[in-house]
Amino acid sequence: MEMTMRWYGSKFDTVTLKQIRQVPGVTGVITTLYDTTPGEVWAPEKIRTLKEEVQAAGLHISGIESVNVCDSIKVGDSDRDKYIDNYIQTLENLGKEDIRLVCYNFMPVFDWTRTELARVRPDGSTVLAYNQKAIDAIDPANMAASMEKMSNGTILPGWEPERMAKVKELFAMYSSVDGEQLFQHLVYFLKAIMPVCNKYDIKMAIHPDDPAWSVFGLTRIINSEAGILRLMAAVDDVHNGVTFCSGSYGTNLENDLPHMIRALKGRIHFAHVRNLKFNDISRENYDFEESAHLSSDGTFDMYEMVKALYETGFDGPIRPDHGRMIWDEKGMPGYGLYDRALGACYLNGLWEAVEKSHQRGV
Ligand code: DNO
Repeated sequence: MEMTMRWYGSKFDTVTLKQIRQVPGVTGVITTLYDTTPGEVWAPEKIRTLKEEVQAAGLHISGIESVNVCDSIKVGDSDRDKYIDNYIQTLENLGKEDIRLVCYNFMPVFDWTRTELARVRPDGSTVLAYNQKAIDAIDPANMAASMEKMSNGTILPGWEPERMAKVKELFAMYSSVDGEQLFQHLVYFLKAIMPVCNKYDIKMAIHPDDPAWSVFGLTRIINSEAGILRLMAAVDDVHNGVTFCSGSYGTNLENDLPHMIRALKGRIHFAHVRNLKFNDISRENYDFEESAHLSSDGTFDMYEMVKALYETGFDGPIRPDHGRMIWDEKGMPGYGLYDRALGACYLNGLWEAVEKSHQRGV
């Protein structure tokens, strides 16, 4: 595996490449052209400039998160082929720059969904949190505005204001798309892009739904072991792979995370590894918050997860995921420097322990 951190580009991120370079063990960044709109072709010069900037800081681009898939493709509109061609051109441009990992998602309208972006924990740190009662009280049309208010003036990934300005229109577009259709649209898209992925050895890594169920009545399909295995079988090519995000699949406690990792052997190309702490698991008041990465701070057994990744031969980039805001840092919720750096060190420690135990037969 390679330890990486997500970086949004110098115009958008509060964290610098220099800081990332100083986190022990981090050699690459997961980045994107944050100011492109889904559907647009990524210009070769922009990719080149980004790559050179990252290299000048002593790092390299380990993958893209995300090349977003536009809504026409997701709903299967009559103009989807045009947008698929654009996506293929973007992959071609990335492939020519030797960028071989692309994370994307297939969630309708909203990307990840939380009800608080700065819940205060007993130690004074703040974290992203989800509460079912709060979701039930929200009018989805106001969801984007409420996320923006909580964003510390940053643009949250997946909550880009231009898209969110059309929320009502987007809901209408998806109103007649059921789970099976969404799945077929995804398969259609993947089959169309596999040739270019094969040509450049680009691994596509689908990010799961977060949380791992439908929100606001919008259908969601990538949130369980059965769902993701079905997708792997439907397009049975190694370039059709997975971003294993523990904090997303893990929102549904029925998902056995180490088991899923083992079931997806060979198809996990990218890992987001973080912990969650569940406060209430009753249906009406389901409540969780994003804890520190450490097993003892949350609900997941992080050791078992890292062990499963190691034992299935995972060799892609891994990144600490959302971190807490600590030490008075101000930044994009979930994406400050300090707690993600602690997360990277912790995950590196777990990996070293698992690796050495194996090598030494203990
Ligand atoms: C949020 C992220 C998501 C993720 C996309 C992938 O912090 O985990 O926005 O990057 O769903 O396309």
